[in-house]
Amino acid sequence: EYKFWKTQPVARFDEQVDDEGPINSSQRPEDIPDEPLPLLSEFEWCTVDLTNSQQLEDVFVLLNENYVEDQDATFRFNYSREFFNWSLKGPGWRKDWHVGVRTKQSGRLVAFISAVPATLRVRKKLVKSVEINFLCIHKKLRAKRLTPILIKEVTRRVNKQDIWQALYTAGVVLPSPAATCRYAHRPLNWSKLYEVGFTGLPANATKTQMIAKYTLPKETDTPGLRSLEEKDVDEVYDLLEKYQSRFDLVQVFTKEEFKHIFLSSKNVVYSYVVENGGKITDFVSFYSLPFTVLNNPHYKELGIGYLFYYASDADFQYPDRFHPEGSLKLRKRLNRLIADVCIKARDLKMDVFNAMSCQDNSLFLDDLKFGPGDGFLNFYLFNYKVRPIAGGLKQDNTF
Ligand code: YNC
Repeated sequence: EYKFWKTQPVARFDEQVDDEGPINSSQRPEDIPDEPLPLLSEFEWCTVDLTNSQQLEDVFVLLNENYVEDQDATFRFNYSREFFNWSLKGPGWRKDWHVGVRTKQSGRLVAFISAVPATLRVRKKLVKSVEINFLCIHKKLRAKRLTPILIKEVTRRVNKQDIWQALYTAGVVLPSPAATCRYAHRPLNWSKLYEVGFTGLPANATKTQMIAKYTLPKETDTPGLRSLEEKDVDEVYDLLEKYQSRFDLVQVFTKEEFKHIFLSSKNVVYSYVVENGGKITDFVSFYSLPFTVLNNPHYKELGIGYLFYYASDADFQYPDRFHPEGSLKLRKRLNRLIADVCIKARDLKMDVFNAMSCQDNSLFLDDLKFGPGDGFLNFYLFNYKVRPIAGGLKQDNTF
């Protein structure tokens, strides 16, 4: 049971945390070995250079053929090259944190794991960290205990830069989640979701009824809703920071990071603001991450939008985030705003809109006909003990 994870600085399942903070803080970069652990003789370590189009292609192929699938192996994430550039090459990215394993004979990339810099705020404390993502091992090399070696190697490379904490998410349960969220799905194109087996027809309902249930208005409803532009950055940055201050675990961005995340990748992330009378009152974003539909004669891809960061000043006049009047105002504002981004996503030909059961999402998930999914996502901190984080989590799940 957790033979590897037992040896790592992570909280145990039954652990009662009194003081939040690092688990092990005694090491220095100079204590960390200069060389990676050895691999079996047919493999070798590599640093994947994502500025090189062939190497970007190698990661693309490995993940598109071997990354996360749903339980029945009907769908698999279909990351694009642009998505990797966006999520792995933000400000401060380091080439040596894109860790690969290749076969010596053919040079084929057979495993990958990545780290990107991230500053977290855990309650009131800022924690210099990395975010770990895209852990992937070729299907033919599974269950050979390569994962612990990859994790140790990325840890070594991060520790060498004097960083000792990490955030990561996984569907699997490991010791010990800081929080767990459930996926929720809002059908945008119900017929297609039904045909590919993403959704079923409930007993006592007809297809026509289901299509009618999920049909969205032709046009968006929020006055002043428009795309985020460069000139809005200062104002929206402050709005987001203020809104996020209500949560216990968030990623804190620099302005440069904000620009990269929300403005640099037009076909991956879609960002909007609501401007009225020259003032920006709301911000909302989502990103595109389609599924490959496996073994279906009619459809190859499912368009999926993921709700990403949002912010609203609807309840800023109330100092308490749970003030009933403030909550009601926020609920109304968010209901209209999130319905509108569902419309935007539909117009971009996306088939389903996903959100997590976290942060303030409970204010609109039911009203907007999001249904609970099968999937759960666990959020973990490496080398940092926390008491459970109630509902306060960053939104994103995939990077
Ligand atoms: C997982 N997802 O429990 P024990 S998420 C972490 N994250 O260890 P083997 C995982 N650990 O139980 P396989 C894990 N899945 O003995 C399994 N494990 O202690 C643990 N799938 O290793 C597992 N990508 O190599 C066990 O397992 C040990 O061949 C077994 O490979 C697993 O990116 C995997 O879902 C997931 O490619 C690589 O199935 C493979 O089965 C695969 O024998 C499809 O491993 C793709 C997929 C995972 C996406 C993600 C976040 C990863 C976080 C890693 C942890 C980072 C820690 C912080 C490091 C930086 C620190 C600093 C500073």
